[in-house]
Amino acid sequence: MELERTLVLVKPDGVQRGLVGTIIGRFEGTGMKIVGMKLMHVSEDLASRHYAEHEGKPFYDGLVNYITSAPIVALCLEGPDAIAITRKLMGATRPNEAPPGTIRGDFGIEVSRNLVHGSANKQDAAREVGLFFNDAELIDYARSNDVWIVSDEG
Ligand code: IDP
Ligand code: MG
Repeated sequence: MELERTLVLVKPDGVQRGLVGTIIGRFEGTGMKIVGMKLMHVSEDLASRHYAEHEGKPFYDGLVNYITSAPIVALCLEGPDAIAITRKLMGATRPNEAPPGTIRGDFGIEVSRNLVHGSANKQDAAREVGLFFNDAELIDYARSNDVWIVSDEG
């Protein structure tokens, strides 16, 4: 498994509903390392760059309104296979299709309030981490228990 970094957003509904700690805890619990984290407002400009692939779709305006409506928490998570592991913990885009045990399955009802974002692939992850964090905001550090999370024995 390759070491990856991915962008996670606790969307405005997650912050407003007091689920920041719970949601971050799901990711933290796997052993993925938090290398960047901040509470912030997403500007219209940042929203349109982040969601460029969805421009023109019927839900696009609502999506930009949603993500810019109140603060979010942005995280950069690092670990082997971090992109796929993050997506697995989030569950399907539509909460009614996300299994119990996933963030969207446990805490969501509808797609336009689905609580969390996670980059879809390596290319998106690199682009999205760069949109939300500058180099100085991404911290390289070791944890004394890293060896108990990922073995160097393969
Ligand atoms: P993802 O967040 O699981 O990667 P995408 O298809 O990339 O899902 O869609 C981005 C976001 O756009 C979703 O998380 C959701 O907030 C919103 N969205 C997607 N499809 C719809 C829809 O049909 N109605 C309303 N919002 C949608
Ligand atoms: Mg997506």
